[in-house]
Amino acid sequence: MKDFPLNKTGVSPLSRASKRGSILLFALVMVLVTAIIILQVQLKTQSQLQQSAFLFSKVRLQSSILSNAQLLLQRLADDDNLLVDHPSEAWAKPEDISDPTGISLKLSIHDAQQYFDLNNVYVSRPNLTTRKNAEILVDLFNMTGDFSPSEKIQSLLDWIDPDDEGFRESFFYEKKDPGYSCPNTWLSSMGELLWVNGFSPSYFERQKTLQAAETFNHSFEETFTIFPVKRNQAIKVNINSAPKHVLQSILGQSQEAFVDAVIAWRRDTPIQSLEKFNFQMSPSLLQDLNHYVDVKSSFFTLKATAYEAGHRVEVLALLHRSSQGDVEVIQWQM
Ligand SMILES: [Ca+2]
Ligand SMILES: [Ca+2]
Repeated sequence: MKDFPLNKTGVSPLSRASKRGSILLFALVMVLVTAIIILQVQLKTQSQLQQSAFLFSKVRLQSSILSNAQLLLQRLADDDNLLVDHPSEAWAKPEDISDPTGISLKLSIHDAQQYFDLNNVYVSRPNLTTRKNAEILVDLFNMTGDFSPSEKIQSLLDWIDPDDEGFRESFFYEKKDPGYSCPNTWLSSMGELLWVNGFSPSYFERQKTLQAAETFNHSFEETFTIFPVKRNQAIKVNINSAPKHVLQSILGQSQEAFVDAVIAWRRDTPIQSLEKFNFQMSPSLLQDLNHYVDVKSSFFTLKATAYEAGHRVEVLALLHRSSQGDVEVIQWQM
């Protein structure tokens, strides 16, 4: 277990074997919501009543999101081709809903594997590849306007790898005030990065005001993601949804023409298989492609916003879909 105060989000240990489980998950959340409502009506003072009204509205909005999100989750589970995923598929259609109680909702599901998972920093590479992990990571950080990311990348590796051998292991963080240990396991969320050497609130603020050339002006959130799961091999980027700068960083800047061709191919029709490229690439470049790129996804993001009489609530959830099509929420951000 990690012994430092982590992010605001939690990884749900819930797992289940069938699609009915998602309904069970929502029922559980509804019980919690009801408990919170009962707590609210027990508050007594005037300021508490005002706060109570705000919290009551927040709970109502969250509750409406949870019940309406089932439609989109079911759509993701009902995808009739689990071997290929593309933003034109039915699950990616956003929904604007007005519920009977006057709450307005915007809900959408996005392919989370369009971005590069930072936990892939600690995954061994096959021998044939032309590009080392660190080279790919450096290119990706460069795309966000960070031109000196090497120490951050090494710090991420020490943060995740199981040993204590490195310059940014527990002995380094224990000297801080307050000190904390290096978790030596997979990153659980973007929030956790703030505990890793080299990252800080100002680092991410810098991203927002960056005036670098357009090529290197991509936001951190539109380049990287974090899937809080263990893996033996890289969790791949989906060639049908990844932005150009992500694909180009994986394959190398020399592959811009190829990446441009990919973007054109996939515009209207999904790329069905990477075999399409077998005769267009060197064997080593093909290894790079197959190690980090796929045509389907298992991780998705649910984004939801609910509005009511001046109150607004946003919910983000990380979803996992199994190879059989079972969908579960593995992380809430409320
Ligand atoms: Ca699909
Ligand atoms: Ca370590």
